[in-house]
Amino acid sequence: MRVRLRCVNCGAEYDVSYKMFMCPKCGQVLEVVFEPDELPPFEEYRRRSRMHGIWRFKELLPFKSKKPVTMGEGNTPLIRLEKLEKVIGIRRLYAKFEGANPTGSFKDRGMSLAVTIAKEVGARAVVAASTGNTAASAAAYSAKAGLKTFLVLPKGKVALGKLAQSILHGAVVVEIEDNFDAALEAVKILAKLEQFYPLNSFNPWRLEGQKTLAFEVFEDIGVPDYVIVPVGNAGNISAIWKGFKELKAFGYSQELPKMVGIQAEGASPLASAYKSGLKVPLFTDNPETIATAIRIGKPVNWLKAWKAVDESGGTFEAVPDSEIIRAQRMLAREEGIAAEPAGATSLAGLIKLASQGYFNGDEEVVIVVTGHGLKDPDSAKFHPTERIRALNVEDAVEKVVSHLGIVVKT
Ligand code: AN7
Repeated sequence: MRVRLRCVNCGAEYDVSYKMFMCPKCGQVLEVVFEPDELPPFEEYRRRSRMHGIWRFKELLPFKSKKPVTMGEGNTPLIRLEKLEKVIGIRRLYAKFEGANPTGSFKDRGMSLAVTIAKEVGARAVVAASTGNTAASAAAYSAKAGLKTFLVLPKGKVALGKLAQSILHGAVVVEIEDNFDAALEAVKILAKLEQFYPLNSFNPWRLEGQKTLAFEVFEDIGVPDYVIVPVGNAGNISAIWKGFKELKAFGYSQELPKMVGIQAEGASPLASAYKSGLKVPLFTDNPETIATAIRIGKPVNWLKAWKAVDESGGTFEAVPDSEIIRAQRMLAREEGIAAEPAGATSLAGLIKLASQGYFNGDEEVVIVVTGHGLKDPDSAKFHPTERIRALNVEDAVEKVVSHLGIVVKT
């Protein structure tokens, strides 16, 4: 297998290095390009045990390992949203529920690969900046690999479940009095030291793990017309696009989906610029949204994401927090899917685009639900609830029965 690194901006190519992240010539992010050895028929991947996680697709991964750090990540359910597709007016609508990963988000796919590399190159410690999910996933996979973990988190802006996971798995938590973008700057500096291995998505190897989402969607339903993805640092949408492109390049599929990236209005450097017809993002110093996972003002992978949307013929859209919360409620109460706010932005974006006449109604659409609702228990407060106080057994029974409006004879 021939593997190279290529700059997404200037196209310069480099020999493989597991510690080179930005193009030495122009400073932009790199991607992994490779020519695989002989590939099995796609059916072969399906036959392999789900215990192998993303490594079920090992011929499509550019890193070989005899002992990968895996917890069976990926293999998440693709769920048909039968109620919502009718309301929205889409022929077939599915949610790829990434909350079903071992730590509750899509990050596990990338972390399995990146932590395997960290271990095999002999790093002493791993380091990651995070709005929360990268932290939780890095902490878990690094614990399994026996690596010390440093997490740089924006103080007071990480959802409770994610912070709890980071602590539970024993990471050192560095709370910075600044936002995620500043935390990422700190990690870029630490990554230059040989002892540290960075687990953020400017590390192109991590994104190689995340592209497996495309393989699984293809396995379940073939290539859909649209894939709609929440966008923060813009790595995931790029990775998923790369996965679909490789399926086609390697002869497994004939088509490509259109990629749609959704941001929260208060943190929408890509969507705002794209909709204004600009060619570069409108970075912001003060991103703000209820969807803390995507509270990011300077997405490091913006160019990769921009290309994914442009090449595929998709679009970017931004949605206000009120619509994110409404989408979270719809997923939970109509379809039984618990998404954290950021994970529901894909549905909010779909609804907004549909209301603008973006779809003709005959499409097959996959929304990626990137993180589990348990990650952000505080977000439950945005939803109406009926709670009844009961003093004892009889009182509980009576109140439930009368609430349903029935009369029970005793
Ligand atoms: C639930 O954990 O950036 O566009 O530090 O947790 O690939 O950044 C999280 C991102 C979407 C955005 N949905 O993905 C972090 C972090 C959820 C997320 C995104 C994140 P990218």
